[in-house]
Amino acid sequence: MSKACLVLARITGRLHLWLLTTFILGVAAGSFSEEHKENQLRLSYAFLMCRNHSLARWMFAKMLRRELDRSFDSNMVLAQLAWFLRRTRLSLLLYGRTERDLSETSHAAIAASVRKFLEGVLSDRIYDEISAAAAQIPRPGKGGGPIVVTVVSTRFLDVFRIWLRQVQRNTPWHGLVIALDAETAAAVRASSGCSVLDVSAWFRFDEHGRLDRFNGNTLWILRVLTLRALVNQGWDVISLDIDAIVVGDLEAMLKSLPGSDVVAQMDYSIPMDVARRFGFILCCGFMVIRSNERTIRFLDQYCARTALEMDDQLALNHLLADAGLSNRVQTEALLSFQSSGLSWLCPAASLVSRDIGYGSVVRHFPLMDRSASVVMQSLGLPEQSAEYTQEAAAGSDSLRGS
Ligand SMILES: [Mn+2]
Repeated sequence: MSKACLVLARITGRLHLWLLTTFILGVAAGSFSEEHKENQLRLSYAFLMCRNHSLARWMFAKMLRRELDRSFDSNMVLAQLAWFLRRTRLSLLLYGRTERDLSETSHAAIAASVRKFLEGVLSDRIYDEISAAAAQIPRPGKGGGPIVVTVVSTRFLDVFRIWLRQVQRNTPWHGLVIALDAETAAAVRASSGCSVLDVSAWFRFDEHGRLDRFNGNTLWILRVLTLRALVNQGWDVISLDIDAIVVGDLEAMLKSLPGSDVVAQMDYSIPMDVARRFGFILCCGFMVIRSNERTIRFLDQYCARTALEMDDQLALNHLLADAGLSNRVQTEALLSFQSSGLSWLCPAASLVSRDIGYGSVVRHFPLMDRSASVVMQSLGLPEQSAEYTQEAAAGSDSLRGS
């Protein structure tokens, strides 16, 4: 791929010229760039954004003819583009073909896990299994608190101990851990008191315990399906990334803010086109969803859109962008608005920060390779061993793929 193409695509992408960006990266550039993952991501995003244009199918056909079977990456990108076009059968065929051609390799296992997962999404089987598992979670008494959900893999078990202790420092809220591997499921079940959703069947890790990026999409879809199941069953849900640590009294903050259907973190990141339009985006690392008819309806839509876009944050912000914002009010403490039939509220960054250095209630930061002790130090938490709370481990349930 020529350098001129890459530079040009960066400019057309910045200008939100999605068709042109797709044309440059997918058709004119000669081949998918193997060495620049960034360009593959730019191509898939541009294609997602112009998927409804009549030329999108033509460009896809061109790419398919040229790129099929060139490499694992090119097949996985093609399968994803087919999925964006809602050509789900073709998409599944492409994952299946990749799986067969690379049989017995780790790449084949990734293609297989994505294919089986998407089949389960299409048939609603995965949602039904998550719903059944969610129904086993012990209910708090009347007026009991919300459920707090996070996603954990073995790499992050140490940080999880800090995360959990901080969540429960002021409140006895029940936790639900979406466990990405069997070791995590066992460890959390054995000693944390949290319920566990074992989704290890859908994930493959490399030797450093990292998820392949194509497998990463599975995670975002699974999380939204879980939020939907819980809200449907009447739970108010607090969804926190493992790198979003509670440092203050979250319950007091939520009580002090005006009522809303959703509370979410404000950020300025992907999808950048929405960030430029609104001046912010909603970040999925910290979200509170109150269960009611409106949020139940919205989550149906949100799940469908996340399954299509394969990303929860892109889908959420695109839904808001489609619906537009009204009654926008900004004060020192918050931003609030209406969109998609819901009331939304974002606490100011002084309360919920996207940085490890400040944020009086929640700090959500890029974890990168920070160790648990560095996290504690950076957050100014006392140096004591972060023990699990020893409640009875109840309500654990597993979700296994085939
Ligand atoms: Mn995060």
